[in-house]
Parts: sequence; structure tokens; C-alpha cells
Amino acid sequence: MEEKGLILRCIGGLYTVKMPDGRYLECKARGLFRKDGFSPTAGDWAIISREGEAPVISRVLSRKNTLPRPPVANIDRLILVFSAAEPAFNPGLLDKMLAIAAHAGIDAAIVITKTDLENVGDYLAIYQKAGYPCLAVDKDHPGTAKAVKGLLVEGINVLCGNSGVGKTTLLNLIMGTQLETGEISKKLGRGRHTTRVIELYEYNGIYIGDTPGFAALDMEEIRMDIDERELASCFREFAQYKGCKFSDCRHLGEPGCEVKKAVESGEISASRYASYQRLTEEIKRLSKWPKK
Ligand SMILES: Nc1nc2c(ncn2[C@@H]2O[C@H](COP(=O)(O)OP(=O)(O)OP(=O)(O)O)[C@@H](O)[C@H]2O)c(=O)[nH]1
Ligand SMILES: [Mg+2]
Ligand SMILES: [Zn+2]
Repeated sequence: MEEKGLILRCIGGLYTVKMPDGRYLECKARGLFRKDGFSPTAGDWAIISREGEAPVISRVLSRKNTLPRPPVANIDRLILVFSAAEPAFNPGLLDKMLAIAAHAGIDAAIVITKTDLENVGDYLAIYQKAGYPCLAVDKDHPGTAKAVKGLLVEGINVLCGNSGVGKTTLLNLIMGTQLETGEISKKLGRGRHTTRVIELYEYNGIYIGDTPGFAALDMEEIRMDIDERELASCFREFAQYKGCKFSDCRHLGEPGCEVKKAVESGEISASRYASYQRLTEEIKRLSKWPKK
């Protein structure tokens, strides 16, 4: 007999799968996945069959999208969590993650945490103007975290960001849970990788995923599988400027560029445009080398 379930997490090769009747099964994946180099992951819809008594994942249904890092499938909303301080706000990394999400067809929203430590009003305005839902939260004002509930959508929501930005703290505030959180290393000014596995939690009929935070350096190294010519389409606020002189304008200094004009007039934020230039350079640099 075959049944379909949703993979909530994987620890040491053992998957926890939620079945339609509410049961949770602990399953291994069938050996042939390893041969194919394919790994089932949280967010996957898995076909479970019985081998003897033990339930096994025999197949995974095709994914509507997938985020390479952290590896989660079928995301309905990616919530990028960035702190105002400790670790310091990093708009370049945020813009990179937004571009990766856009390219993967994943809808994104932004939460800026720790606004008790630093004022990020300018950045809130920049991302809201760019067309992203963007909220500021401070863990000691629970109302701000409750507002994040308004960002959640049906299906699978996933929190993602650097270690120590406060993803698990936010999840606890939303769900009233007491999942483990960790202090920031004072010496290094970054998180301690408290959350170790990706896990989807059930909350009021939807799912919210907590993920292990990136180390700041890892994020810099995340490879964007985006073609240079596709990058502009991953900056959503560029899309409304259609009147560039050249129909294939890349907005990098060509004459008669409407996007550049919008940057000069302040319609498009200078920091977003600087990220676009920097990511273009990054893609060019990496494409000189064969893929790992
Ligand atoms: N001042 C302040 N501290 C916060 C806020 N939110 C979280 N923190 C603190 O930041 C630290 C890290 O929080 P976590 O929730 O463990 O961070 P995380 O993003 O889950 O980190 P990883 O699991 O390592 O990826 C904890 O000491 C929290 O108390 C906030 O709004 N303001
Ligand atoms: Mg955590
Ligand atoms: Zn242009």
C-alpha cells in the first residue's frame, strides 16, 4: 500500500513524515535515492510504502520550488530574518537572498529583528518601497512579533537567516513554544548555531520552518545559479521601468537607461542598485570557473 505524507524533518537519515490522518511516521529513504544523488528534504511530499513492517520513502513528488540553502522544498513563503545589530544588518546579503528566492520562484518577506538595539527605519522604507512585505520586531515588545503572524500564508512558511539573528526567538513568540535559543558570542559578535536541523512546525493549520542559521561567511559563498542576463528580473522594483533605449538593456550604464534614471532620482534605492552591480560582478567572476 502506498500513502502520501509531508516530510517535516530529517535527523541522521531518519525522516519524520506527517500523514493525512494525523499520524507521524519515522521513515528511512529507499537506497536508490543515494545512487541518484537526490535527497528527500523537509517540505517534500513523499510516497511512503511498506517494506516488511517498516515504512519507507519510495518516491518524492515533483517540487514546485526548492531553496538550495537551507535545503527546503515547496516553500509558499520565505521569511528572511535579518537583525538590526548583533550580528550587524547586512543589506548585501539580504539582496542576494531576495534574488535567489525570486529566481527560484519563491515568494519572500522580510523581518528585521533586534530593533531595540539599532534603528533601521531607512531600510524598512527601502524594502517596503521595493515591494516586499517588511516588518521590524523587538522581542521585548510581543506585539511586534505578533504582527509577523500577518506575514504567514497557507502552506509552508520558512524562516531563514544568519545564526543568532533571532529566528527561533521569533518562532517562540509566534507559537508560544520554548524551543532552544542561544546567546550571541560577545567575542565574535555572531550566533552559535543553536538550531541544528531544519524542522517544519505545525501552527494553526499551516507550517512554519525553523532552519539552522548560516555562518556569515557561508552566506557570502552561496552560489547563485542565476545567469547574468536574468539577474535584473530578480530585482522586482526594476520591472516597472520598461522604457530603456535598448530592449536588452542590463541597466549597467547603457545610454537611455530608465532604471539608472530611477536610481538617480531616488525612485530606486541606491543600496539596492549597488547590490545589483555587485551581484552582477559576482556572477561574472564565478562563471569563469567550472561548477564544483
Ligand atoms: N536585543 C534583542 N535580542 C534578541 C532579539 N531577538 C532575539 N534576540 C537574542 O538573540 C539571540 C539569538 O537568538 P536565536 O533565536 O537563538 O537566534 P537564531 O536565529 O535562531 O540562531 P541559530 O539557531 O543559531 O540560527 C538570543 O540571545 C536572543 O535572546 C531582539 O529582538 N532583541
Ligand atoms: Mg535557532
Ligand atoms: Zn536599463
